[in-house]
Amino acid sequence: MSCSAPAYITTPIYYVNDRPHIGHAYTTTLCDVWARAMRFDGRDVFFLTGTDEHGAKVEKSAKERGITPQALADENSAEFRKVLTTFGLTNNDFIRTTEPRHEEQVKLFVQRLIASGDIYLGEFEGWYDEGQEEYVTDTRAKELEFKSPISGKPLVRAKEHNYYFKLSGYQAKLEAFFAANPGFVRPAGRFNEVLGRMRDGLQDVPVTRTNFSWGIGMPGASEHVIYVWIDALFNYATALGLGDTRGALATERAKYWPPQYHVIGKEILWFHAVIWPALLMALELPTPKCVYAHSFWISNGQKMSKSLGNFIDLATIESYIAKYGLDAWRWYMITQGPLGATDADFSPKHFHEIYTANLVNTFANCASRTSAMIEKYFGGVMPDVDTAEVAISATEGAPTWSAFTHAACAKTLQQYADFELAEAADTALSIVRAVDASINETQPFKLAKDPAKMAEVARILAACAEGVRVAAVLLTPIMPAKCAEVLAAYGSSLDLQDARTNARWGGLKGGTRIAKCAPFMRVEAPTVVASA
Ligand code: ME8
Repeated sequence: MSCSAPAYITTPIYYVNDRPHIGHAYTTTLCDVWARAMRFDGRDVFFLTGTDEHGAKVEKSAKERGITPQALADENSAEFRKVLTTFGLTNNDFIRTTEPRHEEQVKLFVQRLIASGDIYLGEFEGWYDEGQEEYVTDTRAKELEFKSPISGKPLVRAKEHNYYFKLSGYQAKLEAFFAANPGFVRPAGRFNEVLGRMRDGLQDVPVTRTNFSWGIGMPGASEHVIYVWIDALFNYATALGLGDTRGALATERAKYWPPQYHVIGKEILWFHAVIWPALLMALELPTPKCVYAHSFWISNGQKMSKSLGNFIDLATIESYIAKYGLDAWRWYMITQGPLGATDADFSPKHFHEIYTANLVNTFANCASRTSAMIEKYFGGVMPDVDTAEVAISATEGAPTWSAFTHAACAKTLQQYADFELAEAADTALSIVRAVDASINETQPFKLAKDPAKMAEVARILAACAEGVRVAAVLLTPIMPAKCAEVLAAYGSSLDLQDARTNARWGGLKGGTRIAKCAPFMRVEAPTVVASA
């Protein structure tokens, strides 16, 4: 059953000292598909993304280029924003951590935490990962052999007079929360990693820095700036205006809290799964329902890294979109991406194979051969036959088309809702496969040679056309433009807030004009470049 309950989904906010690449495009596309699917199922969705603009790294990069950190942030934040337009992503807001609305609310949140005694001034010495701007515990430092797990550079011994968040005070509360919410971190393997690390015991975390100035000033202690991670995490709440309880935003948008999904990459799980819920507990705000930490895209079998220079950057992505189309890109991201606990390899050959197998040979071929036969045998007009009770195949016990597609629709929407996006794609595509199987089994092109069998041909093709239409309805969140193209050719339109009615069997009425369509065309295979 659909419901109109508000739903909130977020991407990480991306660092402006980097240019957009496949990783950013991937996470944002995942959220976009979920947001579209849930809106299509009648939910009131708020989808947030944005940029993370403070911190020592931004200060340093700006200095190297001889510009101000704000100028660097403006330039790169605009790049990230451009991506959203190029990719047709449907975020409801774009938050920047240098915006006054964010800065003001972060200060208010921090003041509340000082007042509650959760933030205090203290001294700290420990192992520090400079690249990640993160302290690691002594136990963890030993495990890591005193090297950063990300950059491989040695950890350094650092000492600071800082403000701290009393994370240690939340060990028991977090443990109870995790035990009561086994779905809080997904996939499950990632949750186990968090629980394992929790056993080391939680240390208090610094919330301010004094060794650089590009950040939000600590209220009442201007020599301190708020640590970039604390600043960044708050974006999820400041975008809804939750920090300023008197603000207009807070009243309008507060209904979206708590988030249904914080979608992130696996490398930033600790902040989201442990520090963030503890901060929210301290503020007495409800905790997010799920932190979904996907794995990484790697490139031709190798980790993508700045030093190797093998990131799939925006220009490369655009070349794929130019060749295969945006919806094919989205299909590949959703069905082949690293949503589970293992990394996914991006390769031009694999992209091409998936495009050809799923989109050209399955989806497009089915839409095209069905429309071509309706054109040939019925002058491009949908035959007027009720096919609801027709079985999808002659196999004993095969369901009727209406029962089969009804179940597929419910399952697809549930899978979208549960963030099982590749599974949702597969369930929707199973309708196309059933149409294909039915054509192969009944061979309407042979039956049509006998005028006495035209009623049967009409029944077969009417069911096929309706099957194509229902599949296109359910695939809309993943491939909005191509599905709209198929639906238009099949004389149908969509109510984008009512997937279930749209997907109901029998929507395509007899007499509707059906035009020939071929949503995905065969393209030339990429030339394989032998690696040196
Ligand atoms: O970490 N494969 O920002 P960031 C898949 N500002 N996804 C990838 C990826 C890859 N190879 N590389 C990056 C930050 N990502 C902080 C976040 S949130 C309060 C602050 C995606 O610009 C993935 O979602 O480094 C990852 O978590 C994010 O980009 C990191 O983006």
